[in-house]
Amino acid sequence: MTTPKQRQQISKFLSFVLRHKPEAIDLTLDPNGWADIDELITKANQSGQTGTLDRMAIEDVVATNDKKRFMLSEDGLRIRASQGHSIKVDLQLEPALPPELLYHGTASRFVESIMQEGLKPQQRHHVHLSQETATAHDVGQRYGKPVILTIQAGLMHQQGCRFYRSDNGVWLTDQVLPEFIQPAPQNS
Ligand code: HQG
Repeated sequence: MTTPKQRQQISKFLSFVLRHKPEAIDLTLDPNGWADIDELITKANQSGQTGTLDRMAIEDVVATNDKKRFMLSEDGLRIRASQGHSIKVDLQLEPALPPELLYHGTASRFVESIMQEGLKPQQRHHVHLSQETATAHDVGQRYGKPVILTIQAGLMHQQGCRFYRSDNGVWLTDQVLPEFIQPAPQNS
């Protein structure tokens, strides 16, 4: 059995190689972001960049991960990150109808710039939005004093902006213009 601490360490390692830097362990992802699990295990263990990795530990992390960050292919042979990539992969997500309001958690020091130029994907493929304010709060807290922005997703969609929902329930869009952003949740 893996301990919670080992699981967190493996989750961070998998995020690093599956979202950002597969070449760090000489791994290649297919165009849709999938890695062969046997190859991942062999190369991760050769690299010495994480504790010993095996199939059971990977399955354990996939099943218990708090945000369901990783997904196995139907045949169980491959793994990919559900969202958050900085490298170019095509997750083949279908455009989806968003709820009227979505939330984006950020740090207070970014708000002025966001209200001027809108939300940009920065290093990632998309701007990440969540359906719950609690999630947005946790996301914002990673960078400083958290601020929750309310996004008029329904209106954006009506006006032609595309939205996608990742396999783990994160809402994604290309950018959000300032006119669709309110600096605090509407109901607070
Ligand atoms: C900010 C985590 C100034 C934006 C989370 C954010 C998420 C601007 C930061 C996922 C800006 C980018 C993504 C602008 C955006 N001016 N700052 N115009 N536009 N920003 O980490 O959304 O735990 O790339 O507000 O849960 O924080 O890794 O994006 O603060 O789902 O699975 O630029 O990562 O998931 O930061 O987080 P990030 P994010 P995991």
